[in-house]
Amino acid sequence: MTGLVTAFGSGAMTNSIADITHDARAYLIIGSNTTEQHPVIGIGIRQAVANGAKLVVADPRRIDLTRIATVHLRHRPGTDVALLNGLAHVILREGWHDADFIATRTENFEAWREVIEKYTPERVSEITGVPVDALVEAARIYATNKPAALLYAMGITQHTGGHQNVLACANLAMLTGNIGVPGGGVNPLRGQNNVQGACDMGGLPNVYPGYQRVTDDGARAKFEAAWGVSLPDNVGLTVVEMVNGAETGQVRGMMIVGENPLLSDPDVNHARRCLESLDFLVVQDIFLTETGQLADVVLPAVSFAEKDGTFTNTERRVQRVRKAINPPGEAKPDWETVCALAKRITHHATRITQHATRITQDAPYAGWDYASPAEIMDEIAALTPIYGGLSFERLEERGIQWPCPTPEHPGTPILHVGKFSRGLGHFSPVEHYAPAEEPDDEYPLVLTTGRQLQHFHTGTMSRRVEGLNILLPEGRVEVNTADAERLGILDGDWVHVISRRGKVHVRASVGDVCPPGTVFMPFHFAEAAANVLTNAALDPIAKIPEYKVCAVRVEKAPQAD
Ligand SMILES: Nc1nc2c(c(=O)[nH]1)N[C@H]1C(S)=C(S)[C@@H](COP(=O)(O)OP(=O)(O)OC[C@H]3O[C@@H](n4cnc5c(=O)[nH]c(N)nc54)[C@H](O)[C@@H]3O)O[C@H]1N2
Ligand SMILES: Nc1nc2c(c(=O)[nH]1)N[C@H]1C(S)=C(S)[C@@H](COP(=O)(O)OP(=O)(O)OC[C@H]3O[C@@H](n4cnc5c(=O)[nH]c(N)nc54)[C@H](O)[C@@H]3O)O[C@H]1N2
Ligand SMILES: [Mo]
Repeated sequence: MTGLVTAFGSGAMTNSIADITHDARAYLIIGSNTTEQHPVIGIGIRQAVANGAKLVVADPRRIDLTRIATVHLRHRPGTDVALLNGLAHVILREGWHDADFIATRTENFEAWREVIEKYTPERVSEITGVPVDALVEAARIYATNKPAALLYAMGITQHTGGHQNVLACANLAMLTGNIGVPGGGVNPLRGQNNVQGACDMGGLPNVYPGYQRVTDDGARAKFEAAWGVSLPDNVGLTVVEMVNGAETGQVRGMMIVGENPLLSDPDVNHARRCLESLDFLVVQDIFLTETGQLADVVLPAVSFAEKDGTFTNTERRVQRVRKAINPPGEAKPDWETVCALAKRITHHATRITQHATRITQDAPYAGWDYASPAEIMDEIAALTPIYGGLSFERLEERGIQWPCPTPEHPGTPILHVGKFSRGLGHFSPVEHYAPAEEPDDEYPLVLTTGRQLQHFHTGTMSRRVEGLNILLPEGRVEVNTADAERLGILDGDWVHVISRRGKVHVRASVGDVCPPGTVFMPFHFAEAAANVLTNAALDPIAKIPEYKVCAVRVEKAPQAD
């Protein structure tokens, strides 16, 4: 599940799982460990490759997918813009671009082309470490096998240049005319089961449900009339900004629903100090997490299997979730707890201030009185055009992909067919810039972080599963054999991984998964918490932290610490 506000990931898949796994003749998978992190899609890709589709994987690490890749672009972490611009350069130079699509469906091509001219294969090879031949071969595969699907995930977004990386992916798909066709598109694979739904419902600081902007007077007036309240017109804070706000005093109280930031936030030692300085902290979770232990009040929630509702998956498909088992103790579905809290706050406010008389009972959705999640869906449909045609009755039979504006509308498997939702697709010139922290003499290695197949995030759920603990009992730092030799480290040895922000005691896994100069750690393990080390620098636009690059050093350590 996702928290009240999430800054992780952006956008939505333009295409569907079925068409990208059946119709694509080539793939460019960049910064996505698809078979481990999105196994359903990963299996589809595997089958497609077995049936002859070509696969380009761009990832600094030798992941499972690179074993079946036609070409593996093993670039340095944090050099994605240079790599993607380099691919575009080769495509233009060789005339593999789709001139017709560019002329009829896009704008700003010439201005963008000027920037791309500078990314010659030789220069790109120098920045990224990718051989020129591999770059040219990858460009040929992606551009000349149509349709080609581009897939990306956190390896692209979790950088101070994350939004630039995303724009560079979109540029490449437009250049080759791979938008609005089955088997093509730009497909950010969303992470949690319902992170797409949380964003769709306005779990972001700048939008109401359905991406209707809080700064749009018309949209705000609509929600004010429906809810019988006056609403602020300013954009709120993102997750990391909220945590920082606790330290500066801008935020005094916080309610955290379904998130465990004491393990998942960047630079967790700092995050802990921030949360500790709050006047009041409420945590609503299904387990007593590290973050819950810091809370003034813990509200017990129920898991997915214990409640009714919907999840919206990575392909924008809204699907019913049905209660299978009864919840333990006093645990309640999140919506019930939120409504009960809201009613008490509203009641309290009405008693103590005149202000609250603005809450008018003739507004259709003013009461927080829902008999069931189905009623909440009716409110969503009434106020959210992209969900306008949805109801539990329709969802009973099968999931439906938004936009679905009316009850008769079948849903939308592919976005931007024939026309972009904004009109013309815009080529956005983007330039390579270095990550916020680069290796130096004191911290000579790049640390990149992420996930492993067997565990989920901070392990609150997966580390309670005996079988998974047998399969992957501990986290290790992956070190390249050449680096390990230089450091005198053998596979399984205990080491210290040290950054400017902290130190972690962990065992090393020595091999060639990581390239020389780069090490990798999963963030699943509290006893070897990767986020003690990570850098909280943010992308200036998307406000996503740079989880994928920071500078560290590795030292041999005694077993006992
Ligand atoms: N088993 C399992 N599945 C999960 C999750 C889980 O915890 N466990 N979490 C879910 C969630 S919320 C999410 S967001 C997704 C995340 O899914 P992914 O984004 O696929 O997973 P990550 O391990 O974060 O990183 C993906 C890849 O990025 C590569 N990488 C590192 N640095 C760079 C770089 O600079 N550039 C590029 N191009 N690649 C880089 C890593 O080597 C890694 O292979 O997974 C979801 N699925
Ligand atoms: N170093 C590093 N850090 C990262 C990342 C990385 O790649 N590297 N990735 C980032 C990304 S993409 C993500 S998504 C975050 C994930 O970070 P978090 O969301 O903080 O991690 P989870 O462990 O998934 O926490 C979810 C919590 O929700 C609880 N929960 C489960 N179901 C329910 C429910 O129905 N209701 C309620 N109320 N609670 C529930 C679980 O018990 C758990 O405590 O981590 C981020 N942090
Ligand atoms: Mo995520």
